[in-house]
Amino acid sequence: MILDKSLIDQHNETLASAQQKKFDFLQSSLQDEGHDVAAILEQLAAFQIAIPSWALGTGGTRFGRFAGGGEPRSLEEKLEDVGLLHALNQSSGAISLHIPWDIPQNAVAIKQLAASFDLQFDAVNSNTFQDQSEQDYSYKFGSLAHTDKHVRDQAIAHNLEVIKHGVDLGSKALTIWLSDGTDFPGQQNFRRAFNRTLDSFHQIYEALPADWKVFIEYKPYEPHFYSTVVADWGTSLLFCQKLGEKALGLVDLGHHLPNTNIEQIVSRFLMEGKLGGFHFNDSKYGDDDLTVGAMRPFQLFLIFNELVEGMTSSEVKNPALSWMIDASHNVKDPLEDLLQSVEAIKIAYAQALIIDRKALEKAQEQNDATQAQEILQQAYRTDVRPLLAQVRLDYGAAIQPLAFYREQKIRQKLIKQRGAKTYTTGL
Ligand code: PSV
Ligand code: MN
Ligand code: MN
Repeated sequence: MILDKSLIDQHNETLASAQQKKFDFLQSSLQDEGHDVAAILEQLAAFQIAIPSWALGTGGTRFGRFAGGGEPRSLEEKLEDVGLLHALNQSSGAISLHIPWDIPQNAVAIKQLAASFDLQFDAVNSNTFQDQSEQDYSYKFGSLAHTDKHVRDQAIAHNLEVIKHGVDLGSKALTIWLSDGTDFPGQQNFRRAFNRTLDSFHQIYEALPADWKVFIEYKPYEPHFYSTVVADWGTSLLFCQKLGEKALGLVDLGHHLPNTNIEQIVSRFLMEGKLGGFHFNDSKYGDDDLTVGAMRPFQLFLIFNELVEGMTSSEVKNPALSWMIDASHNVKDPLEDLLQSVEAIKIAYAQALIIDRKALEKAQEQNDATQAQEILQQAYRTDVRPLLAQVRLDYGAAIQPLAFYREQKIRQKLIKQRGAKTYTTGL
C-alpha cells in the first residue's frame, strides 16, 4: 500500500501543539538533570529495528491459526508492509527474511523495491526445522546435529544457499536457530551431538563472506522436550568461541527458562565481545512471542541498561548489534502488534539513555542498594514517549503511529486490496 504522506502531515498538525507542550516539559526536566536532549534525540532517530518477515501474517499456534485479512501474499507485499511501518515510525528500516519462506525470485528487483521504502536487509534466517517437499532427507531426528552425514550435509548446503540469497540482497549476517534435540532420556549422546554440530557450524562458518557474521540463537526446549543441542547462552557462547570472531550469540528474549536473569546474560556476552543481536518479544511462560513490553517492560529496561552501559564503556569491545523483533500472535493485527513492539523497544532504550550513570556507578562502588534502585527507577518511571514522538515528527513520521493506522483504516484498505482470505507462508 502506497501511503499518501500528506495524510501523516495532517495527522501531525492536529497533534502538534499537544506534543509541543509534553516535549517542552520533558526537555526542560531532562536538561535540569544534566542530559543532552539533542544527543538523545539523535540516538533515538538512528536506532532501527528489523521486522521479521514471518511476523507480518497472523502467527497461530499448533492448535490453530486465525488469520486476519489483507495479509501479505508475497515477499513484495511483505516489503510493502514493512515500508508502511517504517513510514509511520521511521524506526523499522530493515527486514529479516526466513528462507525458504521468503525466497527472492528476482533479488535485483527485491533489493530495488526495498530501497524504494528505505529498507535494508538484516540477518537472513535458515530453516532446517521443517522438511521441504523437494528435499532428499528428513529432519525428523535433527539436521546439523544428525547422526547421518547425508542429513547434515543437506542442512549445511541449505545454510550455504541462505548465505547466497543474503549476499544477493546485501544482508551481512546469517542467523541459525537449530531446533535439533531429543525427546527422551538416552536418545542421543550429548557430546557427540555437540561435536557433530560444531563440525557442521565450521563448514558454514568457512563459507561466510569476509564481512559477514553468523548468529547462533539458543533456546531451552521446543520442538524437543528432553534436550536441545544449543539450549542456552553458555552453549551458544561455547560454539561461538570455538568458531571464531565472526560467530556471535543471539538472544531471543523468549528463549529462557522462567525467571532467568537475561540482563546478566547480556552483560556476559558483551563482556566477551560476543553479542550479535536480539530477537525481541515478550513472554509469560516460554517462547510465547508476545508483543515486546507487553508482560515485563521493567526487564526490557534492565536489558537496555546493560546494553547502553556495555556499548558506552571503554572496557567493552563488542561489534555493532542487530536489533530484530521475533514476535507474532493470534489475536492482534500483526502490523499493530509490530508498531507496539517497536515503540516498547525504543521506550526502553530512551529510558536507559537517561539513567544517571555516574551516580549509579558511585552507588555501586559504595554498595548503596537503595540509591541504585532510586537511580534506575527515576529513569524507568519517566514518561519518555514525548521524545519518541518528537523524533517521529522531526523525521516526517506520525506522532501517534498506531492511532494514525486506525484513523486511516489501513487494515480495511489492505483487505480491500489483497482480499479477506490471504495466505502467508511461514509460522
Ligand atoms: C524459534 O523459536 C525462533 O525463535 C527462531 O528465531 C526462528 O527463526 C523463529 O522462532 C521462527 O518463528
Ligand atoms: Mn527467535
Ligand atoms: Mn522463538
